[in-house]
Amino acid sequence: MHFFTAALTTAALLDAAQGANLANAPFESIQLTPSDIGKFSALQFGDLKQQAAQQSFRTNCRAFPGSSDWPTDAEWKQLNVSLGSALLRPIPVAAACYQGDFYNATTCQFLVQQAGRTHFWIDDPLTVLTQWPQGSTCMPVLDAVGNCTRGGFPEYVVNATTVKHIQAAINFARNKNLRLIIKNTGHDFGGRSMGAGSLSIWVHNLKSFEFQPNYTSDIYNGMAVRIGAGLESWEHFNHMGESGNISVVAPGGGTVGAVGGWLSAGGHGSLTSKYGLGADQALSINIVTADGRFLTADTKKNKDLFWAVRGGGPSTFGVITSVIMKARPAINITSIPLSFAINMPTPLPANLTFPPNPNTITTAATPDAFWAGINLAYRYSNKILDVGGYCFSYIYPLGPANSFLFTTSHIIPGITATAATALLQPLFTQLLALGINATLPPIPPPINTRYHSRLFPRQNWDDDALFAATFAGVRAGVEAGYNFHGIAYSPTKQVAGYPGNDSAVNPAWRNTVLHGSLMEIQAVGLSAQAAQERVANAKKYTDMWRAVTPGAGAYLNEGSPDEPGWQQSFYGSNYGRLLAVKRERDPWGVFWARTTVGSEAWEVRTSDGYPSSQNGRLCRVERPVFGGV
Ligand SMILES: Cc1cc2nc3c(=O)[nH]c(=O)nc-3n(C[C@H](O)[C@H](O)[C@H](O)COP(=O)(O)OP(=O)(O)OC[C@H]3O[C@@H](n4cnc5c(N)ncnc54)[C@H](O)[C@@H]3O)c2cc1C
Ligand SMILES: *[C@@H]1O[C@H](CO)[C@@H](O)[C@H](O)[C@H]1NC(C)=O
Ligand SMILES: *[C@@H]1O[C@H](CO)[C@@H](O)[C@H](O)[C@H]1NC(C)=O
Ligand SMILES: *[C@@H]1O[C@H](CO)[C@@H](O)[C@H](O)[C@H]1NC(C)=O
Ligand SMILES: *[C@@H]1O[C@H](CO)[C@@H](O)[C@H](O)[C@H]1NC(C)=O
Ligand SMILES: *[C@@H]1O[C@H](CO)[C@@H](O)[C@H](O)[C@H]1NC(C)=O
Ligand SMILES: *[C@@H]1O[C@H](CO)[C@@H](O)[C@H](O)[C@H]1NC(C)=O
Ligand SMILES: *[C@@H]1O[C@H](CO)[C@@H](O)[C@H](O)[C@H]1NC(C)=O
Ligand SMILES: *[C@@H]1O[C@H](CO)[C@@H](O)[C@H](O)[C@H]1NC(C)=O
Ligand SMILES: *[C@@H]1O[C@H](CO)[C@@H](O)[C@H](O)[C@H]1NC(C)=O
Ligand SMILES: CC(=O)N[C@H]1CO[C@H](CO)[C@@H](O)[C@@H]1O
Repeated sequence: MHFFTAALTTAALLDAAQGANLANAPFESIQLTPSDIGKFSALQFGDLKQQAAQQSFRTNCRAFPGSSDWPTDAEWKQLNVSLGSALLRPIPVAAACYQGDFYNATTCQFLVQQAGRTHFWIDDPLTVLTQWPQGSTCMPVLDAVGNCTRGGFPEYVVNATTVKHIQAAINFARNKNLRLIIKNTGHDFGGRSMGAGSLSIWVHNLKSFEFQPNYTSDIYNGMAVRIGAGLESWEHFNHMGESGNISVVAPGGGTVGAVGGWLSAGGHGSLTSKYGLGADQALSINIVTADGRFLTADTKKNKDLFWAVRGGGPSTFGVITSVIMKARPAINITSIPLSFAINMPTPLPANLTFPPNPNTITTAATPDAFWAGINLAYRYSNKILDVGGYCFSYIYPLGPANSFLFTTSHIIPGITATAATALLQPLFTQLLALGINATLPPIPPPINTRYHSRLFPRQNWDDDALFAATFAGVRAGVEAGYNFHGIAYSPTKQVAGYPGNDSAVNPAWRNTVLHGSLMEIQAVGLSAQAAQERVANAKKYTDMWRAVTPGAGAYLNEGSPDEPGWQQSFYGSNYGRLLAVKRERDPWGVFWARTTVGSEAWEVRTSDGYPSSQNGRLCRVERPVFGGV
């Protein structure tokens, strides 16, 4: 039982005062009580043992607005009362662009032209940054045609600011057979933070940060932080400075959540080759599980969960509320950019994620020199990884035939700028021999992209023929018109340390030297059939990548929800063990998101035709491949 009591808070405060521990986040002390349940029985906790004994009970579909089991208005109202008015039923903001009750040209203009330059989208309870999972409906566009429908957006949203809100939402969803989703920043590329007809737990406002310079537990002594599930990376960086300039592994994208989907699926950042993945930093995790209980998972308590949540996928085992992570002394980081092009048009096309300053781009003389330069740069990146560095790169097709641009940033922590320059000098010298002389990068716009991922292993770099075959596959994808996004890092088991080395992180990652993504940027308004054709076409190139990396994996967060054999690609040999934890901890299948553990037992039935759209009802599939949950 984890009911809120005065004794519990006092103990937590005492621990903090001794400087040996980190208290729970302030919002974690407010929990669901027997009195709340007494007033509204739909908030009853789940009974794992009883559920395990009742495996024959199977519902075919989750409730959906209009279905006979959808909660009544009175029940929604009562839920809102239990939540202290934190229940929202937001209208999609882009309704302002469509004829009807919510039409407002001024608002629409703001959404299309200004909102992307502000924090607006991140603070919206519905919006996710990748639009296609919505089912191509109610996009923020000027001169919109058709009607704005809710699409893949949830029906109701709990604006969670306490653990009690989360417990009530989970219990209500489980007891009422609702589809439940979790949304933090909405950065997920595969529609995992949205779902039609769902109740959403919005964790965005669970902001907290606490630094402990002398955290002591039986597995770790040293600097640590506890961060709340709503904290964004840029806020995290600010706190790191305020706390006396510490560094914690965090996402590179400033508005990505510093816990959420990032840590749950692994999570890389510029210190990953030095200290490991986001998941590798976790010492203790507070989480609300499918039965509605608030638990702490670490190396002593709820060990199965502690193992699974670190890398075993987002929105699968519970709602994480806060995490204690290792912190390190401040470290200087040198970033050395490089970019070169072939047949570069002026101006550069507008669809580049990180457009460099055109005046600083060197050009290669021939396509072969360009691609030889690409091979040199990527092969050289292992030297950066071996000193703890990270390389962040793109190869863009620019439109005209044989017109390409390569940009990268070599990000090297803990050595002087002089030493970093010296380390890279041989690469620049070799490039110069190819006639390529160097460049600079800055800020990403919101995009409607389908991502496809591969974690390329070190052995592909150690073998000349395999390396050549690998980059022939990369080149083919770019020549076919896709952006290539490569991030070189090396989160070995060794740098992961303990307890990072004993987690559900995709084993493929421990041997990775380059995370490659094929990025397919889609125009708003693309037809469902065209979207299907494009997904099928992209697969031709990722098939080439898979062919040269048998048994390797892919990164869920920057991969495709249509990844073939995703169980192996995203989880590797951990899949079976993760499925066992899922069945034990969530026998109801309360948590569901595409390509998460156990998700094969369910599918979204949509009539819009867009691959992996979330615009439909969630129902059981007839014959799940792995059994699922
Ligand atoms: C601009 C940009 C930059 C990026 N940079 C990086 C990077 O540097 N490194 C990197 O590794 N990845 C990066 N990513 C990918 C990023 O890791 C994923 O998009 C990730 O899913 C974001 O998690 P979120 O919690 O912020 O987003 P959301 O979309 O809100 O959530 C993502 C998933 O996590 C689940 N979830 C969210 N919060 C919780 C919670 N508290 N408990 C349980 N489940 C939860 C959601 O249900 C969903 O399934 C980037 C993405 C973008 C768009
Ligand atoms: C919940 O209650 C608050 C306060 O009465 C109200 O503003 C809000 O609209 C309610 N939410 C829903 C979904 O009705
Ligand atoms: C449209 O939105 C703007 C900005 O939010 C607001 O000032 C204006 O009153 C709205 N117009 C109408 C007709 O509702
Ligand atoms: C939009 O909604 C109206 C009113 O419900 C309906 O008559 C019309 O057919 C719809 N248009 C489209 C394109 O679906
Ligand atoms: C969510 O709750 C917080 C805290 O009460 C409040 O500041 C914020 O305005 C709410 N957001 C929405 C969209 O209602
Ligand atoms: C940190 O805590 C340990 C054990 O409680 C103690 O021995 C040590 O002196 C403390 N160090 C600092 C810097 O406070
Ligand atoms: C970072 O670099 C600056 C300038 O060279 C130097 O003064 C400072 O001591 C360095 N900090 C660390 C933590 O190495
Ligand atoms: C970017 O724009 C160019 C020129 O408009 C186009 O040819 C190219 O295919 C686009 N790239 C992607 C990945 O869509
Ligand atoms: C390379 O570019 C730099 C900066 O523009 C310039 O100073 C240098 O002379 C160039 N080197 C060669 C060999 O062209
Ligand atoms: C993890 O690291 C610890 C400490 O270095 C070591 O004792 C342990 O055997 C390692 N575990 C695994 C699974 O590699
Ligand atoms: C608390 C603290 O030491 N903050 C410092 C962190 O580093 C920045 C930049 O060097 C300083 O401006 C802060 O004073």
